[in-house]
Amino acid sequence: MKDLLSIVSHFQLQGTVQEIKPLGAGLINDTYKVSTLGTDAPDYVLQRINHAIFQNVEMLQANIDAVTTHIRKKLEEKGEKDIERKVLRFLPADTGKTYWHDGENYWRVMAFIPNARTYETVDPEYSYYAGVAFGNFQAMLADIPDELGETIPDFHNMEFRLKQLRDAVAADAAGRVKEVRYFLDEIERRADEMCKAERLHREGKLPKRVCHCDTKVNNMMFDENGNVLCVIDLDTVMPSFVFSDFGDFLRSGANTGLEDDKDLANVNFDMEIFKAFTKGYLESAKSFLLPIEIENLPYAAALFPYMQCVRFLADYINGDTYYKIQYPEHNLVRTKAQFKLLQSVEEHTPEMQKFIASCI
Ligand code: GN1
Ligand code: MG
Repeated sequence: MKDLLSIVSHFQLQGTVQEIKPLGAGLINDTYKVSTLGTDAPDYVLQRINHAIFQNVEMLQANIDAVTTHIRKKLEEKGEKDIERKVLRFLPADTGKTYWHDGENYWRVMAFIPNARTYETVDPEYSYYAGVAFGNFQAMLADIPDELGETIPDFHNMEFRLKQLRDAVAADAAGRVKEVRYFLDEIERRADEMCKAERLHREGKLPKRVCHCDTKVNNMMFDENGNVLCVIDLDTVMPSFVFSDFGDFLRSGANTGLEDDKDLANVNFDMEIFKAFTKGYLESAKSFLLPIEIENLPYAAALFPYMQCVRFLADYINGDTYYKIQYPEHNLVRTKAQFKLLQSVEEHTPEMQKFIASCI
C-alpha cells in the first residue's frame, strides 16, 4: 500500500486516500480501487499497465485520450446528463500525461464510476441493452478525427494468430504439443474458413472501423436500474472488423458456462442471448453496416471462440507466458471450453442466418 500510495501521489487526485485494494478480474493489467476519505472527493481506479503486452504505452494512452475526448464531446452535444458516469476520465500525472512511469512500471488513474456494476453473465434483456450500447460505441467513434494506432499489432488478425500457434507448435517450448494433437487438427481443419475476414479485407470488400476489441460482458458498466452507463477497458480500442465486437461479446455473453469451465456439459451457445444482442446491435449499427458485414455476423460468432481457442492453446504450448493462470492446465481447460463453445455455435449457424435475415 505504501508503494501504491507513492505512485498515486504523482496524479492530481482530489481528497485524501484512505485505502487501496485489488479490483476486478482482468487477465492482463493489475487493477486497484483507491478509496478516498468522506464523500466529497471521488474514488479512483489505479492500474498497472501490462507493459509486456502493451509495449507502446504512449500510443495506448493517446488512443484512449482520443476516444474518451471524442465520446465526451458527443455526449455533451446530445445534452447528456451524468457524463461522469458515461465516459471514463483519466487523470493527468505530474508529467501532464495520463500515465506515470516509475522507472519500471507504467501506471494510470481514472475516476471510479460510482453506483455502477459489472456482470459476469447477462440475461436476454441485458444482452439487448449491451447490443445497443456496443453498436452505439462503434457509431460514436465512426467520425473520430484522430487516427488510432494498433495498440497490439494484428490483435484480431486470424492469420497472424494461427501463425503464432504454428510457431509455438514448432518450438514446443514446454513439451506439451503431444497432448494437444486433437485440438491442433480441429483448428487446422477450420483455418481457411476462419481467415475469411482477412481475405475479404485484402480484396477491398470489408472495411476496418474503430472497434472496442474486448467486448466481454464484464467490460460494460450498468447503473442501479440496469441501464448501460459506459464501456470500459479501452486498451484495445483500435481499427478492426466489426466482427470483433459482435463476436467477442457473444463469446462471453452467450456462453451458458464459464470461459474456463471444467465441465463441458455446461458450455453451450445460448440462442436467446444471441437473438437479443443481435437485435440491439443491429438497431444501433444498421445505419453504418455494409451488407457484407451483416451477412457475416454468424461467421463472427464462430470466429471469436475459435480465435480464443487458438490463443489459449498457443499460450499453453508456450508454457503460459501471456495469460494469468490459476493452475498449470488452466490454459488447456480454457482451450477445451472455447472449442466446445465453437462447436455449439457451428450447430446454430443456419438458425442465426435466419434470425439476422428477419431483422433487416
Ligand atoms: C484478455 O484483460 P481482459 O481479461 O479483459 C485479452 C482479450 C481476451 C480475454 C480472454 C489485451 O482480456 O483479448 O479475449 O483476456 N486481452 C488482451 O478472457 O489480450
Ligand atoms: Mg476487462
